[in-house]
Amino acid sequence: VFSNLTPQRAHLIIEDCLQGFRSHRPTVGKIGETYSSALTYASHEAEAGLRRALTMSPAEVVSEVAASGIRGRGGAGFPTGTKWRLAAAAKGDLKYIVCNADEGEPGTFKDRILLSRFADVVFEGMTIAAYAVGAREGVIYLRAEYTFLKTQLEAALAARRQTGLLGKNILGRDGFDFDIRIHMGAGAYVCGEETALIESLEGRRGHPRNRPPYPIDVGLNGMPTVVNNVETLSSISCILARGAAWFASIGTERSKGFKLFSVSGDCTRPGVYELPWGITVEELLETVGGGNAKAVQVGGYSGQLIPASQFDRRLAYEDLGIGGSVIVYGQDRDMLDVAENYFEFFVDESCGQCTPCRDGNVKLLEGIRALRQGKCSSRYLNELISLCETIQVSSKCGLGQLSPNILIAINTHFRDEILARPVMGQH
Ligand code: L3W
Ligand code: SF4
Repeated sequence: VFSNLTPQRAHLIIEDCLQGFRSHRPTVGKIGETYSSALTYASHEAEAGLRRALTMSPAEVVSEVAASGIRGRGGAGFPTGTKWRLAAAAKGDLKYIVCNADEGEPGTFKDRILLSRFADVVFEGMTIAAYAVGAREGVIYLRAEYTFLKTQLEAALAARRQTGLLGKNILGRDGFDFDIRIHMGAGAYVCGEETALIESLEGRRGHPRNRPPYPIDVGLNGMPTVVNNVETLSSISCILARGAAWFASIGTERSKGFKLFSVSGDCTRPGVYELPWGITVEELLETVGGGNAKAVQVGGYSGQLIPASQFDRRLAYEDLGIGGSVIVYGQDRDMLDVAENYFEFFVDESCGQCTPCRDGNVKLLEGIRALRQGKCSSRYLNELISLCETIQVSSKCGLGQLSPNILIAINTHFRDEILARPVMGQH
């Protein structure tokens, strides 16, 4: 990582980065051509986290992760320390660590950067997780669209086996055996949902299961399984290397550490940004050159639409803790056009298991198309919103529970824009 930098320069950049964290300046580092080495992942000393973990007992590693306050970076924000503690206590002959690299949420591309440039940090995090919970096998579930990464990831895994970082008696620790394999996804968005992912790993269609039981009790092949996002596992390496207190000193009271944000849409500097939790939407927009935005979608298509009047809201679990994808919508965006695009995606990606999601999203898409043509009344719009609420409460997994969010938000914040269509009737 530092091959192009003198040690002094690298140190300076890292200091800059830490200063940024301390003062909450929202300009820590962009993964792009210029600032990539300011990232925490880049400044992470190879295997320092794993080496430190092996000086501790597994229970101490779990406590360290819990003390850092890190919460899952896949979108839901479940405390990682709690997940590991439950998995460590679960009974099973074999336990698994699954890295969820099925990064399919539209507008999200942070894990792709981690896997392509910092893969060893991800593998190190998986190995620490295995040590902490007592797992012997690891799987990276890699989305089909990232097939181009497979060869280099296989090579990195082979190098780790050669150097004693995977395989038997890792780093000389008697009895600590762990290896990682790559499993390719087949292009289904819903397989990012952990139980659909496990179904797919077991060779079946990626249909979400009912929970409980959660994967920490009954996961892959019926065994206790930790499913963590790529970014979560990468951050674990840094936490073990630098200590829980360091991580917990960044961010806010309930949102610890730094976060990768994938930023796209109507802004002049799209990219992946590493920022401390707690910055406002406005600060983020300043950083990415999205100053004149009309609205911002936070958390991918399943997330929340934030209108300009709420740009003072914070990206943190206290407020908007819904993932790391930010799509900027400029003044000229037609919000019904945006909604049509979202629902085309959800209709394509619904697994079809439950009727409200399978058929309801089709009805919403038809309704949005009719609204776009100015063919519908405000009463019809109200009926669509009522259908949204039905889909939300009666769908089995996050896809159906969250897909209506965008239409509800557009109705709340941009209803005038919808009803201003030229030939709209008002009955
Ligand atoms: C043990 C309990 N474990 C919850 C675990 C659960 C899971 C995690 C979060 O995701 C978001 C949404 C989607 N005992 C537990 C427990 N857990 N209670 O905590 O669970 P949950 O139910 O809060 O959320 P969720 O339905 O898993 C909803 C997004 O996640 N999503 C994820 C996609 C992720 C990727 C990726 O990482 N590449 O694609 C899918 O729906 O958008 O924001 O581990 O087991 N009592
Ligand atoms: Fe499948 Fe949709 Fe039901 Fe989820 S909500 S299980 S994606 S049909």
